[in-house]
Amino acid sequence: MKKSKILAAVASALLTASTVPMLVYAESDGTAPAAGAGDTSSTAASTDPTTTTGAADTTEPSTDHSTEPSTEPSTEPQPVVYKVTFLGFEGEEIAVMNVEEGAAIDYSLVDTSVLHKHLSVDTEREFYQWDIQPETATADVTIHALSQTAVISHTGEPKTTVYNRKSGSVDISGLNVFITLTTQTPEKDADGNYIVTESTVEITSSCTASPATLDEAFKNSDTAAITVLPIGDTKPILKYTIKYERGIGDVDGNGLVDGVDASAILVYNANATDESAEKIPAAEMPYWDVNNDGLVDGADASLVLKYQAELSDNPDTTWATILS
Ligand SMILES: [Ca+2]
Ligand SMILES: [Ca+2]
Repeated sequence: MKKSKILAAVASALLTASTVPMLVYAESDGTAPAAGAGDTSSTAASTDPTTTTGAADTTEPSTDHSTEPSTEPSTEPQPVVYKVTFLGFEGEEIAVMNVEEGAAIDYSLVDTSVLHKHLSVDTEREFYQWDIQPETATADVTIHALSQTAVISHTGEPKTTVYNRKSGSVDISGLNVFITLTTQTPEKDADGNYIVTESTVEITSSCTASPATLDEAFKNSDTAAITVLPIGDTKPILKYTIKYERGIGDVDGNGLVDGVDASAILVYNANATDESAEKIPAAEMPYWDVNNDGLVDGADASLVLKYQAELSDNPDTTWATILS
């Protein structure tokens, strides 16, 4: 656009310049009869020797002169400028370019990010491609943006909502998350609508729980609200609540089943014969007597250590598998 304006200005300047000699010539030509032949011949000779042949002839060069310079600029190729219009998904104009004939259309100048929209919490739409993409302008042209729409959906629920521990990760297994992509193609159906292709991909492994760890989730409370989101996104897929319940083997009730609990069991067992030693309250016994045989002894301590070791290898480890 700027270029064509500049060229127009240059052409105008050339036309103005061409009229100057013509006017000068006309003036001298007009004054010729009054001022005398000498005057005329001197002016004419300096421009065109043929004008000396007679007064009638002097009009010829003057018309020649007036047409010659004025045709010069028009013989230079005037750039043909075409209008390239870019439309959004609803036919709204998002960009217009004036492109000279044969010049490359610079698609990078069109800001397609304006087309990106969250249509709902689960649905996002963005620019995918242009319906046509001519490299150069050969005529006025309208180019349509084609969309890609992503819908996130899920099946199932996280199966673990009660934890006996405050360590490890929040487990979202049981939940399956999918993303369905609907992409417009440049081809149209009988009704004039763009034909779409659809594909569904499971993205569960690209989803994360927030908070992601149990120690963070249960830091201040034994219940916690968990949000599942695609990694790097902020739009929740699902929200649910998890709960901490003190589990067997956790004799000190700190949410961990570890060597500290095993030691406490062994110390208690060592002092079991001491009549003055403090007895475990009945309500506490399930946490100490891990194998539920009525005794708090080395067998329970061993099971605590076994559970701790198994859990570090496999976060899905449960007491049921240890005790079976
Ligand atoms: Ca513990
Ligand atoms: Ca026991």
